[in-house]
Formats: sequence, structure tokens, C-alpha cells
Amino acid sequence: ERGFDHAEIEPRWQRTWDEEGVFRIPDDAEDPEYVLAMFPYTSGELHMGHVRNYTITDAYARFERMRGEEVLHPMGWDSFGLPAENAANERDTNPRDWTMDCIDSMTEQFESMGFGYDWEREITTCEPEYYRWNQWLFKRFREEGLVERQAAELNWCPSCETVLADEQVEEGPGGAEICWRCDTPIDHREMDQWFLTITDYAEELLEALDGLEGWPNNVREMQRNWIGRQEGASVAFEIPGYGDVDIFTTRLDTIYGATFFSLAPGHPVAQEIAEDNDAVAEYIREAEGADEDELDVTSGVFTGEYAVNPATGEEIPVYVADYVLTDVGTGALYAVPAHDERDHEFAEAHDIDIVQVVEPTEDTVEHSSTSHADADASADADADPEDVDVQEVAYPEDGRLVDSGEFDGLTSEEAREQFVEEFDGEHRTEYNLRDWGISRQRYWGTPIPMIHCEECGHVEVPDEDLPVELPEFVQTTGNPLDAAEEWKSVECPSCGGPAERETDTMDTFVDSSWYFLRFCSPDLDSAPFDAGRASDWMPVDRYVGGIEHAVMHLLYARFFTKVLDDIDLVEGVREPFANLTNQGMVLGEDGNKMSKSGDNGVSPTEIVDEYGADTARLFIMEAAQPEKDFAWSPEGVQSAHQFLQNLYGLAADLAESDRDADADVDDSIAAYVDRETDAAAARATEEFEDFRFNHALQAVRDLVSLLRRYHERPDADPAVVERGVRTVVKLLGPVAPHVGEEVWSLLDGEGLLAEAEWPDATLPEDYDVASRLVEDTREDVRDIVETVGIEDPERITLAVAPEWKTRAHELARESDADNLIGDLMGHDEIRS
Ligand code: ANZ
Ligand code: ZN
Repeated sequence: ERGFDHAEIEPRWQRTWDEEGVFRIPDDAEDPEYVLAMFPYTSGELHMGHVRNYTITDAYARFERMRGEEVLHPMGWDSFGLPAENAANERDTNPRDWTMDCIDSMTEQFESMGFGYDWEREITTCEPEYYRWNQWLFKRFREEGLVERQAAELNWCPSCETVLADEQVEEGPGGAEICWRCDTPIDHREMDQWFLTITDYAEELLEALDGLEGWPNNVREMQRNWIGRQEGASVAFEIPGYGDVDIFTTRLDTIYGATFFSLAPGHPVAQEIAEDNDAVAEYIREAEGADEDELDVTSGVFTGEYAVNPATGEEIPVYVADYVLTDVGTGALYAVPAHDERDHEFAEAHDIDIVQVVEPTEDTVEHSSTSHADADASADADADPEDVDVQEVAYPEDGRLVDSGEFDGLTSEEAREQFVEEFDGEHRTEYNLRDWGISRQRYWGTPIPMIHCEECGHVEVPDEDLPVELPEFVQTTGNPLDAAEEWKSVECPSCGGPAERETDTMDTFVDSSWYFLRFCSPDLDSAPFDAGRASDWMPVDRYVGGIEHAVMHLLYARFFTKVLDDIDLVEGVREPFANLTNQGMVLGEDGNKMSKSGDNGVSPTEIVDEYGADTARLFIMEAAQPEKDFAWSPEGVQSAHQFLQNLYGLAADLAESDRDADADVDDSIAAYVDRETDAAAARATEEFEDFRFNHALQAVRDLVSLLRRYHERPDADPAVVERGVRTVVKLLGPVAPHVGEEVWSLLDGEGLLAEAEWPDATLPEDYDVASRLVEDTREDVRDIVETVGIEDPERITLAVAPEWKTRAHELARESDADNLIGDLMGHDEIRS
């Protein structure tokens, strides 16, 4: 058998695809299948994680194209960000040149992998043609009231006299936070920053998660937690001399147990008290400089004031305490040490009374984490309220009210409901989600299109002056934009007087919040994207990328999409990504995360040089289903390579053999092989649709071994073998496209394989029983995974497999389809 020379065939087919425009999608396409991988940060180097990510979308895009779909599969560059600035400083170049070099080398690496992108739609976020639309959108958001200027706490280096991004803060001796540049311990300073008020969309962002059925549950859950809705109430407590102060609570049922009252250091009443109270003033000053991460729950100061509990009429002492956050709820709370762990700790430290007002019931004790509820301990044995000693530890669960005046005996839930009216409160929903601060004090990002004028305040840069382009890069200690005196000084667009440009740039997550829309019309210079086309082409049908983006990028992109729909820039697109897949990690041979710095890294370039892109692609896709991690394996790579060589050998053999030579064909075996071919096609198709490429490839491999064995028989029908191999090549085409084209042309296939028609995927009738079994089993596995919560389906499959086999054999005897099922099961999911 002969082999192919990957170094010769791969570049040749890449050129052909390019010349034939195989991956181009015309603007007048109606509703193409939109397949997208999260675009890469321009680090300059492609790693195996990228290769995996992009192989998945490429294979799927090729699959859909062969099925006759028009496919939009674009690529671009997430090219703003701090690493470019750091690299430029280290190498004495500038961020732009460094970034452009990275893009060049990454483009080359992408092409060498055979990824089929519509390069005419390439977008680069650091180009003014792109980022001007960030600026334009910022203004549209501002018109909608979605941009606010708020104070935010920032890292400040007193020696460099500059704000530091979080990434520029390093850990020094003794865990101190120090400046990355000069090692000076950093301060925190409150400074005004630009915010996008994503909280206005909190409710919709949360609610709509239920409808995102094409998303993994864990990502939806992470977003739910991040948004963090809390149902509660607000009630006013009077602080004589200072008026009514609203609190927010999720536990209104505990109001009779409130023994003190706490204000956040930033609460207006705390500030007011501080005016005549030095101790409080001093405490607030210290709290503001402190690091948020080292929160001390017991830190606080008594103000000398008292708040009136509307339930009891009692006066409880008012503290200013660090654990109360200024921008959460109302920034004020009543504290119930008996039923809240933080309040309990604070009360112990400050010698405050602890009064129990909720008692466990049988039900709650059983489920309570504070009691030792063994699975089989009976409820009544443990339900003794005496077991709960709130003087020792807080009892934070629901239960029945005690010591609550006329309301004793109510359940917590009933009390929460009744007390809202009883104490003149209001139902109130709070979210953990905060507004999105987009100001970054650095150079390599989109300039925020604002101007500060002494006379007029914050003035927008007029649309006709967009883009505000970045000035030349200079190396300085602080933000290079602050040093760009000439760039900074402008005429105020409103009064014509001297004014200064905003020198902050935008968080690069702004760039990635709408880039998927730009792909619809990447060169448009009158709007960020063509509204009609975007409305037709969106949402992205298949989005693939890392789980590390579960919250920020994916939430911001959802937020942008909703706003853009609300301001009629698109129509009827409320969600950007219909289906989402988070690919797992590629681990080193040692099972640790593959990294460049560790010594377990495998460079894609080396693998491509040695074995070719198809081998790498095939190995990666066979190793595991997309969501799962897998370890790099030289044997696996070898095996993938050998498989491709064998396939090529078989095809070369066929191409040379005398096709109508023999008449000694055994028709029944030929019919069997034919049927196997159809079955493999049907099965692979289903698995491709399900994103289970490893299963699809297993079916292909099994078919190839059958064909090879059959081909060696004297009674083989060469036409059947050839039909089989043609089918194999088509099924393999999305994953190993170069070898695919080569074999396709050996067999005189018509046109390019990349544009050939996907094989007919109807399962032969007598395969019904077996295929349903396979389906059922998969359902079982999914059910088990869901219920048990085990993350390793492979192990579960192993566990249920014997049972599956028994059932399969029973059914096989009944249906007389024994050998067919046996064969199908030979390539069951048990392997790996
Ligand atoms: C009284 C109370 C009694 C509360 C009790 C809890 C338990 P979670 O933890 O999600 O339930 N809270 C309100 N505003 C706050 C702020 N600005 N900073 C820090 N904490 C604040 O959050 C809701 C609870 O957090 C609220 O309910 C409030 O304490 C506290 F047995 O009110 B609770
Ligand atoms: Zn002005």
C-alpha cells in the first residue's frame, strides 16, 4: 500500500479551496447556518486548545455545507488588550505592530490547519473601522440612558501616580498588593468611571435563560447565580434625628429578633453621622482605603444613635460596619444574630444580645445543615428545638416564629408575606449583578468618545468626528493616553472652549459583545452592521468556545443583543447564540492542563509538520466528545495517522484495480456490506448532528475495517467496495478534509469533496430495532448523568453496557436481526 505526502497535499488543497471560494458566503444568502468559534485573542501563538475549538466548528461547518446548507463560518481577531501593551514595552515596539505580526502568524497557522473560513469577512477589533462602532454604540447606549458615570474603587500606585488594572497588581512579600512596575504597595482610590447599566436588564437576562435550551445547563446555572436574584422586602426604620432609613432583607420573618442596625460606610446617613462624630468619620476613612478582599465581618463602630424597630417599637443600636456593602440593597440592614451567621459573629465581637425568633419544625430540622440529620435518623428524634442553641451558632433556616408578639406560630414563609403589609414595607427584588464598569486606564483599547469641558461637563464626541483614533504609542509610566498632550486637548464640541478628551479606553469585552453581528456585513461604513441581514442571519446557530467565558463574555453579548434589539438596530433577535458548546481541555500526556510553560506542551505546528493537519484534526475529534477533557497521546496520533494512510492505500488500490474483471460475486455478502455502508452513514449523520464526532468517527472506522476485509475476498464486488469507500470519504471529509479530497480525486469523484453531497442517511429498515436500542441507551445514560450528577458519561456507559447487551440480544433473537445488531454493537460506545 502506498501513502500520501501530507506536506504536499495539504497546502495544495488549501489553495484550491481558496481559489474556488468554497467557504465564501454571499451577502444575499437567505438564512445561512451560522457556525462560530469564539474568536481568538491575538497572542500570536496557536495552542492545542485553539486547534480543538476551531476543528470542532470547522468540521461542523463542512458537514452542514455538504448537506446542502449555506454556511456562514467567519473568523476574526480579538486584538485589543493589555498583553499587547506589555509585549510592546518589553520588545521596544508598539502594540499595533506587535498585534499585526501576531495576526499574520496566526492566519498562517489557521490556514495550515485547513480551517475553512470566509476570509472576506475577517474582522480585527483594533482597527478604527471596527472600534469606531464601539464608540458609536456607546453613544446610542448613552441616549438610551444605559451609560452612567459612577464612582468606583480603583487600584492606585502612589509612586507611578497611575491607576492600575487588576492584572497590573502583583502579590508582594507577605501577600501585599504591589505595583507590577515599581513594587510599591498600592492604594485604593475612588474615581469616576463609565458604566453600562446592565442591571437594567437583570430580570430579562435571568428569565430568558430558561428558553436557552441549546445551552449547557451548567452555563445557564452559572449565569443565574451571577445575576443572583433575591426576593425580599424593604422596610423603613426610623433613626431619630436622621429620619427613615430603608433596609433590604430576605428574612422579614426575623424582624422581632433584630438586636442591632448596620449602615454601610458609604451610606448617606453614615456620612451624615460622621459629620459630628470623629470615631465614625475615622472608621469610614479607614474602610474606604481597605482592601475589599480581606473583609473582616466583625469590623464596625457604634454610632451612638438608635433605630426604632417598627415591629417592636424598641430602639436598637446603630453601627457602621464594613460587611454592609454600599451598593447592595439599600446599604442598610437590621441584624439578627440568632439567624444570620455574619450578624452572629458581629454580635459576639461587640457583645450584642442574641434573640431567637424562629424555631425549627420537624421539616426544617430534617433538611437543616446545622443539625446532624443522618439520612436514616428519624425526623422526630432530631426535631427537638432544644437542640438548637442560637447563643452558640446562628440558626439560618426557616421554621416557626417564637417571641414574635401576636405572630408566634406562623411559618417563616407566612410571616414574610404578612409582615410586608403589617410594617408598611414593600416587596423588593435585588440582584447580585452589578453594572458593568468599562473604563480601563490603558492605551490599547477603544477610546471612549467623551470630552470633558470645565463649562459644559461631559460632552459626547459628535458622530461625524468618529472614530476617535488612538494617538501614537509612547512608553510612559502611566496611561500613554494621559501623556498624549496634543491628542488630549480639543475644542469642546458644545461651547468651543478648551477641553480634554477622556483618556480611558473601553474594556475589551465591549469588542466581543457584538462582533458576531459585524460578520454579517464586515465592511459596512454607515452602521455597525446591516440591520436586515443581521436580523435574517442571527442568531448564531452553533457557538463553540471555552467554559471560562460562561459568565462575562456570554452575559455581555446577551445584554448587547437585547439592547440592540430594543433600539431597533436588529429586529426580533433577543438572544445571540441559539446553541452553545463548551469544549473541554486538551491535557498533556501527564493529565495536567497542557501549557507552554510546563513541559507537557505539544505545539500544533510541530504536529502539522510531522503528521499533517488531518492527523491532528482526526486525533482530536476521535479522542473525546467536545465537552470532555482528554489527554494528548502520541499513540492516538499515530493511530489516526495510520488510519488515514490505510484509507488512502485502499483507495489507491481500488483506483488501479480492474473493476469489471470478476463475475464470482457473492450477492448476499455484497448486500450485507452495502447495508453496513448505509447504516454507518446514517449513524454518523446522527452523531454529527449531536456534536458527537467521536462516535461518528467510530462508525467510520468500523466501516473501513469491514471494507478492507471485504476487499480482500475473492467474491467481493469492487463496485460495492468503491461505493463504501466513497461514503467513508464523505463522512470523513469534515474532519480530515485534505486526505478526503485526495482520495476523492483518486476515485474520480465529481468536483470538490468539500462541495460534494452528503451521503443518503436513511437507516435500512431492518436496522430499526438495533438503532432504537442505541438511542434508548443513550437516553438512559443521559438520564443517569442528569440524576446522579456524575460528570463522566464514559464510566456510566460502561456500567449500563452489559445490561444493554442483554437487552439487545433478547430483541435480536425476537427480531431475527442477530448479526446486524451484533455488528452494530461491535462498535458500540463502550470502547474508549
Ligand atoms: C435581616 C436578616 C435576618 C437577613 C436573617 C438575613 C438573615 P442573602 O445572604 O442572599 O440572603 N443585606 C442586606 N443588605 C446588605 C448589604 N448592603 N450588604 C450586606 N448584606 C446585606 O442576602 C440577603 C441578606 O443580606 C439580607 O437579609 C440582609 O440581611 C443582608 F436572619 O436581613 B437579612
Ligand atoms: Zn464646553
